[in-house]
Amino acid sequence: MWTFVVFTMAVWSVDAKGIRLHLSDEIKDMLRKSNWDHKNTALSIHGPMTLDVQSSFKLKKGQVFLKSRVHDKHKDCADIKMHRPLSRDGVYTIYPTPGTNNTVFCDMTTDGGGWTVLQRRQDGDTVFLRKWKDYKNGFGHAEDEYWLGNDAIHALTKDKKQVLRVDLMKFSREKGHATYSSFFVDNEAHKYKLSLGGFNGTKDLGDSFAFSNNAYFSTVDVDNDKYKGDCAGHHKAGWWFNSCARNNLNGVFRKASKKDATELSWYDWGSTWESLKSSKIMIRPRQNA
Ligand SMILES: [Ca+2]
Repeated sequence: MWTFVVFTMAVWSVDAKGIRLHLSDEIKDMLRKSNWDHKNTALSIHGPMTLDVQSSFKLKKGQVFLKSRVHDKHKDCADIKMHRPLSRDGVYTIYPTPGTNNTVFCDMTTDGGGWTVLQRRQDGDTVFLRKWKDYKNGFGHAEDEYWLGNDAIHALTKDKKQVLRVDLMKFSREKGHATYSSFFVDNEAHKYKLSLGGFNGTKDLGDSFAFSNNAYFSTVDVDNDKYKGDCAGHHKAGWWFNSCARNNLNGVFRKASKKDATELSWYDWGSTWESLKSSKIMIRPRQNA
């Protein structure tokens, strides 16, 4: 991971709205043409008239995303898309409830966009075999692999008007997706109980999630499943295990499949626990709901 720090002399002015920065055209042009992602800017004022601006930019691995300047506190990615229809795929800050915020990846292109991504797997860089607290609060990186967090998922779905979409890809590059017309996750006091229904899948992709309907969330340290043993330990994942599951989207990322149900998999897509290359779980409000 490369991190570069760029120091710039900036012109600044004070008006009714506060201090404004004026980056030079040269710097702006450099940033516009580069594939740097703005990470943060720190301001410090020394003496009456000098302002040092320190900005750091981090080079993304492989893919370049736009960090959009969204100043309004939008509830979710659909809210951002509605107010800013030209928003692109990328990392945004959302405010699911007053006083909370989350960094998420917004899919602004798939089937009209406005999708808030809850989970993404694509290269195995983030370990998903984690305990309750991590699944509660979320882990990983929004620009890469992550789990948004069960508290945030509850906050985003508590209106019970969300549509769920799961995008999957095999190592053969074959793609498929499933949609559910309803998706709701209860709060921690109710063990993040899952409610979903209204399945629709692409060709050959069967419903591997219905089996988890009405299941509580379990992790390797918290067993809320209906199996005498420990589903989370068996599948090496945190998930809505019943007794146990027919998919394992938080399972181990493994390129060479051992087909042993510990891997990232969706059983009803070829009746196999063979590991998948990628998954993306995302939600948006039902239209006309
Ligand atoms: Ca059990």
